[in-house]
Order: sequence, then C-alpha cells, then structure tokens
Amino acid sequence: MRIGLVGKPNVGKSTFFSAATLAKVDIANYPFCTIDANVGVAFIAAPKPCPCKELRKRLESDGRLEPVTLDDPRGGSICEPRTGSCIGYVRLVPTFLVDVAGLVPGAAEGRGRGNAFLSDLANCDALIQVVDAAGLTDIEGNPIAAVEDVESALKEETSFLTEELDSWIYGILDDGWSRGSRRVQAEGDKGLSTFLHERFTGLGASLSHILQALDEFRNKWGDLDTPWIWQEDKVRSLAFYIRRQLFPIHIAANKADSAKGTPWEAIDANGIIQPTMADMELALRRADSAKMISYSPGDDSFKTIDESRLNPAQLNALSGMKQKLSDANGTGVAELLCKVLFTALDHVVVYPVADENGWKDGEGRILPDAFVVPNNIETKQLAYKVHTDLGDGFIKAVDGRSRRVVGADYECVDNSVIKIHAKN
Ligand SMILES: Nc1nc2c(ncn2[C@@H]2O[C@H](COP(=O)(O)OP(=O)(O)OP(=O)(O)O)[C@@H](O)[C@H]2O)c(=O)[nH]1
Ligand SMILES: [Mg+2]
Repeated sequence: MRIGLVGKPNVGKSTFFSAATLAKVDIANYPFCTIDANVGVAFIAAPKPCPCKELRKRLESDGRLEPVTLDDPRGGSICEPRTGSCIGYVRLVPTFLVDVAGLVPGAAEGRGRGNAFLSDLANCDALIQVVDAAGLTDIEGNPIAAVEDVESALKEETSFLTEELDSWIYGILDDGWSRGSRRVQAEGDKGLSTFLHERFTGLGASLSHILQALDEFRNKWGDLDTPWIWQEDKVRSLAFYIRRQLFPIHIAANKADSAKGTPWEAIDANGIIQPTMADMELALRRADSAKMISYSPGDDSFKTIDESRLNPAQLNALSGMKQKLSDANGTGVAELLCKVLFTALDHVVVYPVADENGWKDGEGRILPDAFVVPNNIETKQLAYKVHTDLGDGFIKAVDGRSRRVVGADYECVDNSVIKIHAKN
C-alpha cells in the first residue's frame, strides 16, 4: 500500500511525512535505504491486538510461560516482527508514504512538474491532501467559524486537485474512446469494463474499482448504451467516478493548533477530514526517540521520562504540548493514516505462519510477518502475496485459530492467522 501526500506549498506535507516515517529509523532496520528521497515507510498500529496476546494466554494457561511482569519492556508481547514492532500487543505494520511535491494547477497540461507529478501519484492507492487549516481565514484574516463558510473555503482549497486528477483521467479515457468503447456492441457492458480495466491497470485499477465506478455512473446516467457517441460531459463524468475509485482523497486540516475553534466535527460529515498537528507529532516522536518522553503515535498524552534531566525551558515546552495534545485529542496524524489504510481502503492485517500450533515460521520465530491485505482476501491470493511459489504450489490452508483445513477460496479476515500448505 502506498499513500501519497499532496497539497500546496508550505502546508506541512514534509513535516507530516517526516513525523510519520521517523519510526523507521529506530523501530526497525527496514530494508528500504535506496528508495527515492520522497518515499518512506510509515508504521501504523494494526486495529486489533497482535495475536501474540492470545498465544501468550494459551502458553501461560498451559504453564509453559510465566505471566508478564510489570517491568517487561515489551509489555507482554512475545512475537518477533521481522519489520515494525510490537509492544503491549500493539503491532505496527508498514505502509509506504510518498511526499509528492509540486502540486500546481495545470499539471495535466504539463505545467509545473506536470507528468512527473502525476506519475508519482499514479502509484498511490490513496491520497491525503494536506491543507493549511490556519490559512482558512476570511478576507480580513479572521479564522472562519461558520460551518458552511469552512466548507466552502475547503472546497476551494481542494477542488483544484480533484479537477487536475479528473482531467488527467479524462485525457486517458478520451484517447481512443470511441473505438475502445465500441467493444460494448459486441460484448455488452462487460466489454466496457474490460476496456476500462485494461486502460487503467497502469494506475493500479482492479476490476472491482472499475465495476464500482460503473455502478455509481449508472446511478447517475442510467444504462451504458452507445458509449461511443456520448457527449464530452458524460465521458468526463465517468472520469470523475473512476478517479474517486483510484484515488480516494482524505483531507488533513493541518496546523489545526493555529485554527482553534474551527467546528471540524460538524464539517466532517463523510469522515474524510481530519484535523492534524504535524509539527507536534514530529516533535513528540523525536522527543520519544531521544528518550525524553514516552509517546506512542495516536495517544493524547505522553509521559516525561526523567524530569530532573530537563531544563526549565524544556519542561515548559513539554507542558504546553501536553495541554494542546489533550485539548485536541491527539495530533491526528496516526489516526488519519489508520483511517485511510484500514477504513477507506478496507485493508486488514493477516499473519501467515508455517506452524499452525505454535504460530511460528520455519525458523521458529513467533508471528514474524504481518501482511496488510484487502479484507476478505482468499487464502490462495494471500499465498501469492507471501511468495509466488507459495501461490503456484498452493494445496490447502489451515486456520490457525479453529485449526480447520480450508481451501483456496477461504476468506481471511482481520487478524487471521493462516498456515499455507504448498508443493515445493
Ligand atoms: N503551526 C503549525 N505549523 C506547522 C504544522 N505542520 C507544519 N508546520 C510548519 O509549516 C511550515 C511548512 O512545512 P513543510 O512541511 O515544509 O511544508 P510542505 O508542504 O512540505 O512545503 P513545500 O515542500 O514547500 O511544498 C514549516 O514551518 C512547518 O514547521 C502544524 O501542525 N502546525
Ligand atoms: Mg516539502
């Protein structure tokens, strides 16, 4: 999974990016040192407690493991993550984050970084548009308080990104449209979906993205007859629905610390706006890395580790941050990433193992891998994600909880532990 950060200059994209990817430095030696400067790995807390919690319980009740002690630095976790980490059963899983600079109107016509900007975006599964919440002011520079005024200011802020993306998608559609869409004549609606799927695989389209877009399009326009003679506005409308599938956009209303009193709750009707304080998240994670405080992303508070080591200025700054953090219920950074990955993209975390009893891999490591996969992925598809050979040689799978043998089309859910049997 790859989430792109976009937005106008100086809204806080790079701050958000550094805050969210900082963890890779001290959490795991994640092997991505050679990726582009603007691509990083963010670690996001899995929605459910790591299955090592259940495993610990089982081992304890069998008398094979001592109960967890209060001073256990891992807070009871007994898994051995190959990437990410797990403390107190909070399992961190990796996702790619891209800081996509260079959003300027007219990119689809080649302005600014133009196509380079668009091809950076093309690899993303979802976008977070960072906007400067502090800049959402009225003409006199006063913060806006009325819900409808914030909504229209936000619309103005965000519409040019969607317009840019829509016209880019439209350009791809329009190229060879009448010939391609004539496949409907011979093959019916299926011809159109196949054509669109082929057209947009390069942008990461799956057939279900296309079918979903066509469904929404039908709701507005009715049947898909004679697409080769559609007017431009109808093809543009199809581009709109495809874009929404390929690039769902969430909004980070950043610098929320300077936009106090904005009624986010009232505006957040679709759950796509999240107030954030990226610079505070960055400061807190750095202070945590420096062992000044103990802070977990997503928390609305932190503990100061050893106050006697800090000078009055530091203590003062920390207490100010603590107040802001609790007022805002957290910085919103981890919360937004979690929302995008698990709710909007409907992904879940699945744990493949080699031993369905001990939940270990071939080398005896407990629950080393946590895969972020689409919800309800079938076991054979999961096998392919682990390794091509495992998919090709797939025989059967075993559900690690029920210990039931299951077939290739068995659907994994969030937190599934799955053993895959394959020919070797
Ligand atoms: N008050 C406040 N300032 C912030 C916040 N996040 C970022 N900033 C500040 O906003 C300024 C711009 O941040 P950047 O992260 O460089 O912004 P950018 O969007 O990457 O900018 P470009 O790379 O120029 O497009 C910096 O001075 C940050 O410290 C925040 O949550 N609150
Ligand atoms: Mg930047």
